[in-house]
Amino acid sequence: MDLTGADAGVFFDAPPNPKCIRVRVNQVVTFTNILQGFHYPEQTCGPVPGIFSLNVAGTGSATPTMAGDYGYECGIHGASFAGTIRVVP
Ligand SMILES: [Cu+2]
Repeated sequence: MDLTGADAGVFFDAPPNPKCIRVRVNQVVTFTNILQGFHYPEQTCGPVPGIFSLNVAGTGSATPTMAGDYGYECGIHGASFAGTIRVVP
């Protein structure tokens, strides 16, 4: 889903909704936990490591600083929460 020029929000579910998004460099992607329990997105791949950070609610955000494809999944529950962020210049 093209979220360039929009609020880039993902509902963190199994799977995330939307599962694959497109955003621009330096656009902040926020993750909202819609399930019970503690879930947070953890980066699995991408051109720059460490773009994800936790927020106080235990979900998180991502700020990609370089174009490319970034994968993530739930740091606790793994691949059932997997999704992709495609970052364009
Ligand atoms: Cu989880």
